[in-house]
Parts: sequence; C-alpha cells; structure tokens
Amino acid sequence: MIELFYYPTPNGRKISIMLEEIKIKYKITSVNLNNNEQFTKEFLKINPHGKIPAIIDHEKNLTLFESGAILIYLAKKSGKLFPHNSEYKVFQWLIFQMGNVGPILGQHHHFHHFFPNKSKYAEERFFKQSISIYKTLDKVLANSEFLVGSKYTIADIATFPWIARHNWHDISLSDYKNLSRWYNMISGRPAVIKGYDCSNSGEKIPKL
Ligand SMILES: N[C@@H](CCC(=O)N[C@@H](CS)C(=O)NCC(=O)O)C(=O)O
Repeated sequence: MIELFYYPTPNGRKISIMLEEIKIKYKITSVNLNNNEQFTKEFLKINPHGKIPAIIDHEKNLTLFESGAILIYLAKKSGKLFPHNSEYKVFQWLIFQMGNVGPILGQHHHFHHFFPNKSKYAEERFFKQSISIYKTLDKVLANSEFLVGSKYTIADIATFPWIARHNWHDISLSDYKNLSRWYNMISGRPAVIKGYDCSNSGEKIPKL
C-alpha cells in the first residue's frame, strides 16, 4: 500500500495520476498547503524541505519525496510507463520537466497571477520563458505522438498537470496545435481523469 501525501496542485497530481495509471493500492493523506500543514513536525520528518508530494511505501517501509524520484520509483515497481529501450529519452524529458516546466511555469503564475504589476521585470522574464517552454513542447510534439516517441511515459505524466494550468498562465493553449493534440489525448485517459481529482475536490481538467 502506497500512502500519498497530497494537495491538488500540479506536483501532487503527477503522482495521483501515476498511481491510477499503474492501478496500485494507495491512500491519500491530505497536506493542506493553505494551512501550512507542509511545515508540521510530522510532515517535515517525511520531507525535510516541506513540500508535497511525498510517499510512503508501507510494504517496503520506504519514504520518498521529489515527484521525479517518486515517478521513477513507481514506474520501476510496477514495470510500467518507463520503456527500457528509451530510458535516457524518458530521463531527458522528465528532467526537462523538473528543471524547466515546473519551476518556470510555477514562477510565472506566481508573479503573473498572485503578484501582478509588482515586479514588471520578474513578470516579463517568467512569461517569456513560459512561452518558450510551450513552443519547445509544441515543436517536439509536431513529430512525436508523446514526448518520447509513440509511448506514453512518466515524462508525459510529469508534464501534463502543469499544462493543465494553461489558464493560469494566460497562454492560449489552442495556439499550440501539437501540444493541444497531446493535451486532449492525455485529458481523455480514465486514469488521468480519476487521478486529477483523486481527493474529490471537484476540480475538473480544464478544457481548451
Ligand atoms: N521539486 C519538487 C517541487 C514540489 C513543490 O514545489 N510542491 C509544492 C506544491 S506544487 C509545495 O508543496 N509547495 C508548498 C510550499 O512551497 O510551501 C517536486 O517535484 O516534488
């Protein structure tokens, strides 16, 4: 049994979607970020950096944080969504998500959505970099069904919940034809629909 420490955010949803995709038994423990529950003494023992997601694999008595590490762990445990013959390409796009998509889009919606007009420099900087990420993803998906060829992998799962926040980014996803095709395809997967709202918060996957 996997225990997922969760809040309905892009990083949290990567793992709930993965757990649904691999059909493993799991339970959700909510860590309410609005109430600063990520900083409780108990949670800091699980992730000393005070961020969700984290998991405990109770069968193995293993605690893990950082969504990329958790995705790799769950893929290896289940033997799913991490094809051996394209392992390094999966790492490439997973690391691209961890190092670019998440941090840049995260900073962008922070400055643009929560802190508008207060730092023109920061707002413009992250907006520009966010557009560049959308363009890069659109370009690669012009010649590839998924991020790594024809296989849906943990790299797609890591990236999808960030693109699902496209409304927050004030970027029109429909301007990116290939990224839209990929987004619609993944949005329709039953495991993605279930994992996106695993805590029954009522939030639906945004449409284009
Ligand atoms: N690199 C981390 C990022 C985790 C992260 O930033 N989580 C956010 C939610 S999406 C969080 O817990 N924020 C609470 C805070 O910063 O206090 C990962 O991929 O797991």
